[in-house]
Amino acid sequence: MSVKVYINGRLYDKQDAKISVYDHGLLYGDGVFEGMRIYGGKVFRLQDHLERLWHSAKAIWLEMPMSMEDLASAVNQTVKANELADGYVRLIVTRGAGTLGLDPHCTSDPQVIIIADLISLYPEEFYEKGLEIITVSTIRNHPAALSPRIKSLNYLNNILAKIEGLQAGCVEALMLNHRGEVAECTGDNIFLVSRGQLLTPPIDAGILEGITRAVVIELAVAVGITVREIPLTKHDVYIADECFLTGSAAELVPVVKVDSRPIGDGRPGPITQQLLTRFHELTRQ
Ligand code: PXG
Repeated sequence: MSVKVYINGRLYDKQDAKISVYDHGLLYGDGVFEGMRIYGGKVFRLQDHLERLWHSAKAIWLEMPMSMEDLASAVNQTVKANELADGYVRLIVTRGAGTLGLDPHCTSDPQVIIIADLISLYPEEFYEKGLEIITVSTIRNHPAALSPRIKSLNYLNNILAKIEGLQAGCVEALMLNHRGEVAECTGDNIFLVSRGQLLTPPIDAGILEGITRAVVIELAVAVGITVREIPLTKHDVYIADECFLTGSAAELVPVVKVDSRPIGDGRPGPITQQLLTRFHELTRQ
């Protein structure tokens, strides 16, 4: 069965799912998106993703062409049409086709695209043995230039960091912010465990407000772990007892080496494992 892709109210076979080359999403990265997980046939935290999408759209003056309820139904319809029990949803809203010029007022018809497909996961051994990451020279977008809170179609900042990481043999890369503090990875938020407490950079460190980040904070609080959202430096990472990343695609993945330094004893730690178990219970129940 061919993958069915939703565009503006209709489902198309994958090979027929097309939009204009004049779309400002393509010409300028002018649009917003969400990446969500499907567990047991249901989109995980759909409402939270839709709210973030609405906030991203508002921040770039993009008027959403449909209501949140209708978009939720469209997402569920697309997941159902593709008969996916577990998978991934990419929800995209572009500015629409316009003239060859920046002016967003010269565009019409924002395109709402929903792709539901299988997700390519990190190999299982990454979850058992943990990842090695490095800090890259590409800093996260300065919030005064383009807020990292906007999940926009312009992902070059993250892609350039990802390339640096890959060239060093790492599948994820740690990005610092304009102040030199720890921000996040290219597609994941970062957490540390230090003296039994869970530490993670605050939103104003210039990061995406990850949905998985929020879920992990909830899970930690529920089991009595103190969570602190505080500015962190590379030094804090190097001396942490444990480190892990969170994201819709990665879920919760342990990090055991940063910039060639082992974190803790160089193996996934007990709090990371406890939270990973809780996360699996929540998503695979
Ligand atoms: N930071 C950044 C920069 C991200 O892009 C996260 C953190 C984690 O957020 P969530 O809400 O997912 O917990 C992201 C998310 C993909 C893909 O296809 C990327 C993300 C999520 C899912 C898929 O590359 N990034």
